Amino acid sequence: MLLSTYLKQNADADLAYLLDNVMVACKDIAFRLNQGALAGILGAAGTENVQGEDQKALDVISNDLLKDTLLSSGVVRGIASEEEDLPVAGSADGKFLVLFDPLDGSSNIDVNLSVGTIFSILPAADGADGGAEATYLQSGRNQLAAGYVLYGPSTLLVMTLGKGVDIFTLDTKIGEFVLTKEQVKVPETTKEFAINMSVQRFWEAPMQQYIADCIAGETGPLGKRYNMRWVASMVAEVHRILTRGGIFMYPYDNREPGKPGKLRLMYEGNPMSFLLEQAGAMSTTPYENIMDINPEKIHQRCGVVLGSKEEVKTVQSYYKI
Ligand code: AHM
Ligand code: MG
Repeated sequence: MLLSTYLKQNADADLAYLLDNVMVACKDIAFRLNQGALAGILGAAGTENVQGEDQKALDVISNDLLKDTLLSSGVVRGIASEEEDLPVAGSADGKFLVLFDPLDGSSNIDVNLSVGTIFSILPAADGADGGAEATYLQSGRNQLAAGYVLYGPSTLLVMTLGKGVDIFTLDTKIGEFVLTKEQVKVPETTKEFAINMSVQRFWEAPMQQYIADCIAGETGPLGKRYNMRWVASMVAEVHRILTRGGIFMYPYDNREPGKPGKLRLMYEGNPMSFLLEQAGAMSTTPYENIMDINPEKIHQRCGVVLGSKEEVKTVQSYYKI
C-alpha cells in the first residue's frame, strides 16, 4: 500500500496533507545524502546551533528543506527545530506544530553511516502564537503523530498515529513510500544494550552498577551474557530495537554542569517514546516516563532509557523506582 493511500485511510485530511509535506522534504534529504560528495554537501557548515554544537552542511540544508516545506504548507502554525534557536511561526490558522531534529546522528554523515530525521506533531491551540515558545510546551502525551525517517541502505519511514507503529520503505523507482511492515512489536526481553561507554565515569551510581552487571555476563547478578552496540545515531539504535529488541541509554551525566543528558526532550525523547510505547516497549528518564514530562523549554534535555520492557524495568530497579 502506498503511504498516500494509508494516510487517506488512517488520518484526517489535514494531518495526511501535513505528513505528505514532511515526506516531500525527507525524500529530498534522502536524495542529497545519496549524492554525498557528488553534490558537495559533506563537511562542516562553519556555524554552531543554539546548543553550541558545530553544524554540518547537511544539518543546515535538511533544516531549511523541512522548514520551507512546512511553513508554506498552509496547515502548520509553526515549527521548532534542533537547528533553530527559537520557534518559527507559519500560518495563523494552521492546526499543527511540527517539532523536528532534521538530521539526527549527523556525526555519521561524513563517514557514510546511518542518520535520520525525527519529527513530532502537536496540536496548535486556538489563537496560540506559532512563534512563541510557550505554544510548544506540551507533554508528549499530546502528540498526534510522530516518527522518523532512517536514511540507511534503504530509506524507511517509521511512524505512529497513535494506533500502533507501521514501517514504510521508499521505493526509489516510483519515489513513494510503500507500507512494508505493520504493527511492529518490540520483544519484552533482550540481551543487547547500547550506551556510550566512554562517559561511564560521569553516570549516576545506579547506571554504573547496571552496566557493570551487564558486563559481568551469565555469572553476574543479571545471569545473562549481553551483546553491545553503539551506532551514535539514535534513529538507527531505535530502529534496531523496534526490529529485534534491545535497550538504548543516554542517561544523565555530569560531564557538563547545566547539560544533564545529551538528548533533547521535544524532538528526540518524545517522538521516540511515542513510537516505543505504541510498539509495546518503554521509554523513561529512568525516573519517569518521558512523555509524562511537562516541558519548560523547547531545547530541554532529558535522560533516556528506552527499549524492551523487562530490561527497562530492570534498569529502574537499580534506581529503586
Ligand atoms: P545530534 O542530534 O547532535 O546528532 O545528537 C544526537 C545523537 C544521537 O543520535 C546519538 O544517540 C548520540 O547523539 C550520540 O552521542 P555520542 O556522540 O555521545 O556517541
Ligand atoms: Mg539529534
